[in-house]
Amino acid sequence: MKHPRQMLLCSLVAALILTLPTGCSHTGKPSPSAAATIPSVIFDTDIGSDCDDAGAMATLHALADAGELRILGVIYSSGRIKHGVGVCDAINTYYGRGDLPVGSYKGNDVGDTTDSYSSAIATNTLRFGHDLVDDAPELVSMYRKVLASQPDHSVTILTVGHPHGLVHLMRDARGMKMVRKKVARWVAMGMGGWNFEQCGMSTYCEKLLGQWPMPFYISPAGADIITGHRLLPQTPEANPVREAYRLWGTALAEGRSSWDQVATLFVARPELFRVEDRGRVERSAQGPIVWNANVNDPHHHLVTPKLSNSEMASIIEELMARPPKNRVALPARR
Ligand SMILES: [Ca+2]
Repeated sequence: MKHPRQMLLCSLVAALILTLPTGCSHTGKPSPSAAATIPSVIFDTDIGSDCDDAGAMATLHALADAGELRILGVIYSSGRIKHGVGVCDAINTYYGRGDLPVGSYKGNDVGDTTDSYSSAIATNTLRFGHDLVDDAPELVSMYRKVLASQPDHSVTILTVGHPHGLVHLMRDARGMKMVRKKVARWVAMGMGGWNFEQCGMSTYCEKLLGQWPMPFYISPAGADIITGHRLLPQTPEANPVREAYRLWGTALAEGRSSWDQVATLFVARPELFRVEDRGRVERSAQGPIVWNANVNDPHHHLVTPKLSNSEMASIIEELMARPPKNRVALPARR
């Protein structure tokens, strides 16, 4: 028999999972009535800096193909490498969703200055069949437009890069109104320094953590979940996700950490994760963000996988390499 405290915790976690906007059964498959209740997701990424963002986009599209979530749009958050927009559109196009809205950050104060694969993929429209290369509508206006079209309290914002776009959205009066009215939750890959503190983020972090008004789930796992080297190399060379891994160091041969895919998987399959609901995300004295279990913010939740690293890697690798359901055939190359 479980200790009463354990039972209470289990009940709380179960209640929390039941209230999440997902229609998946415990098997991870959508239930027959899931169509109206699956998560609707805006994906916000710093793609180009690391390849796990590309892996997360593949995971996102595969989950959408399986009816486990719905993609509303993609936001490219780095203002320092303009070609990230083109990578987002190339991946959307590969999965038959080339018409998905894409927005981009127009400032140059946040983002990695290293471009590992963006320019090579974004500028090769002949090979990947996309049409956006280095420009897309401004981030705040795109967030507002996509949110406005959705039912109240229905949208999951998933950030797998620097989430400064949410601060700009909150600074905008109409943007903040949309956040309060349309957003169900914010799921973020993060902890430590990179996404929340580095590459220009430090001036945004305090306001973001202090003023974000809706439920907030943070997912730090993924460093030891290695993917991209088992099944992804067998996908077509015209797969821009495969190309991102090929160009990012040794990722296609040896794999790469899966931080962004883990956060993405949580959105559709929360039953695979533990949800800690007592605690708060805060800045440590040294700067990086930490989970403080001694102080409670009812909006803040920590999510960690229930499964082993190898089990998580198998699930993610299979999703990343799954053939697109609605891929549009490209004209033969001369
Ligand atoms: Ca990222």
